[in-house]
Amino acid sequence: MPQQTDSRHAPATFEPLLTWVDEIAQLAQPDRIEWCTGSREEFDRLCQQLVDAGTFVRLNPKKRPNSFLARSNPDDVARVESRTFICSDQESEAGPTNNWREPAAMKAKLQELMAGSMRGRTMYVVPFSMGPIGGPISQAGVQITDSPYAVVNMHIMTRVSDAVLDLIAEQKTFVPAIHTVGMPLVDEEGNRRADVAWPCNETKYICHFPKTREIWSYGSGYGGNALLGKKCFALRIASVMARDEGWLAEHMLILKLISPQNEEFHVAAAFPSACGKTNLAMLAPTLPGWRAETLGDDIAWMRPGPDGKLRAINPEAGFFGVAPGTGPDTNSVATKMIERDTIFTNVALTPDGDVWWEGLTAKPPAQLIDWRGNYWTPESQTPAAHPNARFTVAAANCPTIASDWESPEGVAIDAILFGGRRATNVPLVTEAHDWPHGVFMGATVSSEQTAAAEGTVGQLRRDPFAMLPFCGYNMADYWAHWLHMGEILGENAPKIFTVNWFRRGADGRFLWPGFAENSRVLAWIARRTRQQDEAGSWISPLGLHPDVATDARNDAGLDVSGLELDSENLEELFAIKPELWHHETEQIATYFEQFGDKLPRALGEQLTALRERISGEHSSRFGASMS
Ligand code: GTP
Ligand code: SPV
Ligand code: MN
Repeated sequence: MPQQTDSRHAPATFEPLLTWVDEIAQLAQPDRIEWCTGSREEFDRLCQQLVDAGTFVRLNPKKRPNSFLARSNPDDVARVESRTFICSDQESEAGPTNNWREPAAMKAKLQELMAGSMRGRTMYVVPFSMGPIGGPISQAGVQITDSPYAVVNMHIMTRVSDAVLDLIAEQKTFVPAIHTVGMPLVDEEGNRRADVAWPCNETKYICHFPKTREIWSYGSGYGGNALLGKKCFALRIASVMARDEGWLAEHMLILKLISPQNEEFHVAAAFPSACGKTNLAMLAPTLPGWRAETLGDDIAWMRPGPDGKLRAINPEAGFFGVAPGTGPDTNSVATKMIERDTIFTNVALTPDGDVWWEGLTAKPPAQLIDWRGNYWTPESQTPAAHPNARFTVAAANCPTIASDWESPEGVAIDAILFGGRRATNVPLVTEAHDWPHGVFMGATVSSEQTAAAEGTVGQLRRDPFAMLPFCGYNMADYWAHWLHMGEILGENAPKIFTVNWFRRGADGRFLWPGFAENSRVLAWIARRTRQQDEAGSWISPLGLHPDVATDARNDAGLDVSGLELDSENLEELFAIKPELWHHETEQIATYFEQFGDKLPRALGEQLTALRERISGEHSSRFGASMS
């Protein structure tokens, strides 16, 4: 049975937690309070409740056992960056790339909005841990929410447990995270209205208070707006904690790569939203003898370990992955992973109670119910699944999950990758000369926008470290923190690379086959992390690139044997056009200007050095060296 308690009968003992729950309950005025325990019984009961309420469709148990489909309100389908705020005391602490609000004024506004916002609903109190409960890199949080959809997703994405309450009592600290969909069922006069399948509010606020490490989210039920352990806590708040405490909270996948000689390499990679982290995290290498295992697909918390190496954990417990484009040919591991025990949001429903989305099969089913709940056929002019449709599934369900993925101490990172979606200019892979050069590469990543947030899909924007929407403080200070971490790590610092799977030819098609074939690039990177000399590589103004080996004999370079890429294609993949790069450096200079004197001097120096290397190339033609 649910624990129908008020906070006086709460299972928690930490007074500030009880006071906070009381305060929010008095403000939001829910009908009842339920303290969540994270049990299987709780999960099943809430899923059934969501089915009864019409939020969930239970999928055909023969086709997708223990799985559900939710369709959101069509206006609540992605993160809302324009409604995401960093409420630091000073605007300069949030910096030019964040939306800032004065904390007291924002708090007052939120209190006004949240007054009575849970009337007629249950207020769930969800204790959760980011990272293994009690681990040295882990952190505890409590989410208050009036969305049972958020609760069951939190069950999968984080470690929800009443054991966290004991930990909070012991550690005397937690991150308070308040969430409401902002749609009370009872008005001020006491009139009750019927609920809808996806309650939300037109008005949305996703607010972060770095000083008090609080999160307040109003009006949305979707993804990172509502599952507050993810972007709000594990990135925006945690990036501030990390700065203060000497670690890193990053928008990165974590992958274990195992060579034919059984050497293990760990790679952390930052790509912007919907730019291939889940795909790379679940890589099925095509290179003979190489294997890959998954540790995380979205967030990495990293700190120098007792051995001086940078140790990473995945603070999450599940994957909230993009469904469209996920299929047997692009991500066979994920396709297998979501065969059962999965919550799907905004995908299409088949007549036999299964799900479908663009990219799952080459040929769409003859008829579907689309993500809006409308009848759909292949002749329809709109996609069957929303481009940001997602699956929620436990990491334990991943066929390639690494046996040590829950190791509280984390794994030692050998290489850090930065990447984005760049149709032009950016080569397939580049190694940085050293840590400050790598930080410069991360700081200047740009990428074509995707459907993961509101905005114009395809529009190029700077997305430094893939953290543009997720950094809880001034981006220039964040770069300074990265430079500082490099000094602390010294000789133990991982090597840094940029990759770009998305370069296109003049005819518009991708020049690189991508997906599983990215293992070829990773194999070169892995070898580079143990290599002292530069055999198998060539240097451009941008950094170090692999020689391209069209036969497998040259095993120091990039093995492209069997790919059937002609030499023109390969050359284009690595082409660096001095005039275009001259233009890029101009844009970087303009971009850096907005940070004023907060811009770390080392990054200005990197830009100057890059400009000099580029202009040195103006006279000589540059191309990939083929072997
Ligand atoms: P978030 O969960 O939003 O942080 O995204 P993500 O970085 O995990 O993105 P994901 O792996 O889900 O990739 C999203 C899209 O990128 C899908 O449409 C994929 O098909 C596409 N994609 C991934 N890897 C590659 C690749 O190597 N080449 C090409 N061309 N597309 C890719
Ligand atoms: C992203 O947008 O980077 C995501 C999805 O991983 S969400 O959790 O909605 O932020
Ligand atoms: Mn993400």
